[in-house]
Amino acid sequence: MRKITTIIATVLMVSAGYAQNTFELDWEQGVNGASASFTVEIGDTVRWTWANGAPHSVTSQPGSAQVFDSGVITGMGTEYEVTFVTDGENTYLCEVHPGSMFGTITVEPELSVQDKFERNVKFYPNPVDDELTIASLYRLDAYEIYTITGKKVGQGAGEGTYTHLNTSYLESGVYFVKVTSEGLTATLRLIKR
Ligand SMILES: [Cu+2]
Repeated sequence: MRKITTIIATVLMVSAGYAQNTFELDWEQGVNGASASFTVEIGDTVRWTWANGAPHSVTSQPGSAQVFDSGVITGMGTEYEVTFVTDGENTYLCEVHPGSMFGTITVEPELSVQDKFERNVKFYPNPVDDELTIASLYRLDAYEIYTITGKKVGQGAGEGTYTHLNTSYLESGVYFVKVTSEGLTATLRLIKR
């Protein structure tokens, strides 16, 4: 009976337009702040993947809306995931590298797909010098770079959660970077130093 109830609940959620996602994050030293902080919806899952051979943990901090702890694990490719079931802020860090691996997962009761996409596209550094990183919870299909007068000066394919762009050829100034993922679009303002 419980299984049937679960299936019915799932069908209802799908038909009501909810779209639960699993989001993937590379987890290693230097992943902190904006690159480790995202806004998700209740029911979404975040999966951290150990991106180097150092020991790491994913550990929620006191005051976090949800308690989770992977424990310290060593092994490139190790995966740890959390499905968020309550709204609120979840601050977390790696207990081995608390100064360079930390972030916040913000969980909202409900988010439209467009909101979820837009709020989880980040790019850094900004202002940028020679290389720009775009972090996106939705895997990017493509990006385009425009001047403020609308002239396209760059484009390329997305590389997944993290897309790296060469920006060394751009002249100093303001640009707009348009990113797309399965029909969703967001535009970001970029300053080239
Ligand atoms: Cu670590």
